[in-house]
Formats: sequence, structure tokens, C-alpha cells
Amino acid sequence: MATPFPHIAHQPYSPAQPPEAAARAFHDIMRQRRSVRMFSPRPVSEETLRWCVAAASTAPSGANKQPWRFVCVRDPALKHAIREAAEAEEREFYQRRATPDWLADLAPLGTDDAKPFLDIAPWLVVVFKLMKTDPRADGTQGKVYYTDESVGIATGLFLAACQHAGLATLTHTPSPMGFLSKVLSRPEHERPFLLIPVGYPADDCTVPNITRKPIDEVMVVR
Ligand code: IYR
Repeated sequence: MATPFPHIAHQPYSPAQPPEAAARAFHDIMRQRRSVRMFSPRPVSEETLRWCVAAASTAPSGANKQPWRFVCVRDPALKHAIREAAEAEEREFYQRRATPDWLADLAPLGTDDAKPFLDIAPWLVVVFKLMKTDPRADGTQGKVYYTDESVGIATGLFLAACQHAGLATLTHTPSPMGFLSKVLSRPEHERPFLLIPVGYPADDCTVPNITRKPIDEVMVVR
């Protein structure tokens, strides 16, 4: 049996404002987040990305295994390789794989198989989920738990951290995503989870005029 972790005193975060105001201020930042498909080539520093990934990596995870890797791609040749492969999958998706219902649901968003933002955005952050732990010193690999939940939470924190830093993001889901493992030479135990272009919106960026559900539709108090 592994020995239990020793316990230390918890240092709770205490906002300078009352909780209602603090919660509202965070909401007021997050409500401005939109999925952006028109990016500017304006650069974003590696340090900014590092803090956003560090924030993501504070996420809780099954047995604290932290089963994620954030591969941050800025090399133009790699970005282009990702674009080429993603567009090939997307052509298949839009022409053959998508069901009529799916295409009908996507039609109002106006998406198609062209993904120029994969070249233009200064960073493509590819989130991988670890299906096993990274190899230990002896080469063996341990189990991971609640992987999708864990990586989903970490990804959500990443999106929030980017928004808080004034950066635009898109949760892009080329499907299937296996090509990302190849293009980025990732090891067998890493599976692509999500592709997130990060940067600034283009000056003439537009977004679909969609709204979020009202709070009373998503929140039930008993
Ligand atoms: N992956 C495709 C299709 C797509 C699917 C859903 I569900 C979206 O909300 C948006 C797009 C694409 O990225 O175009």
C-alpha cells in the first residue's frame, strides 16, 4: 500500500469583494467569450501561454493523475501540416460522414471544411489525454481515472484563463483527430482531445448572433 500524503493547512482564497460581486465579475469576463474563427496573426508571447496552461493544470483530476498534455504549436510548418490534415478530415466530414441532422444543426453557424485559422492563429494548442501515466523510471505506466472529466475540466480552465488574458479561442474538433498524434509525434499513451487555436480576433472578426440559455433554464434550486 502506498503511504498516505501528509496533510497541511489549507490556505483558502479570499476575494477582496463579497462573493456575489466576485462571482459576478468573473461572469462578466466569461460572458464576453465567443468561439472565434477569424484570427489575427498578432503574436502572443510564450509566457502568456505558459500561465494559461499552468492555470489549466490546476484542475482536479481522478486520483490526482493530471492526465493531460497541452502541446502548444507555433511553428508555421507544423501549423500548416495540421491545417492540411484537418481540412482533409473535414472535407470527408462535410461531404460524407456528417448525418443530415448534424449538417442541419451546423448550417446556421456557417462552418465548412476551410480552416484558414489553423495557419493564421499564432498558437494551436492541442490538448491530449493520457490513457496511462507517463512512464516511470523503470518504464512501467500506471492507470488513470475519469480521464474525460479531468481533461475536460482542465480544458475549461484553459479557455477561461485565455479569456481572462484577453485572448480568443476556438474549441475545434476535426474528426477523427488521430492525425494530430502523427503530425506532433506524440507517444502511444496520448490521445488527441481538442484542438484550440489561440490568439487575437481579426479586426473584422464577426461571430454568429447566438445567445446562451437564460440562467433559470440551466439552474435548478431545490
Ligand atoms: N468539426 C467540424 C464540424 C463542427 C461540429 C460541431 I458539433 C460544431 O459545433 C462546429 C463544427 C468543424 O470544425 O467544422
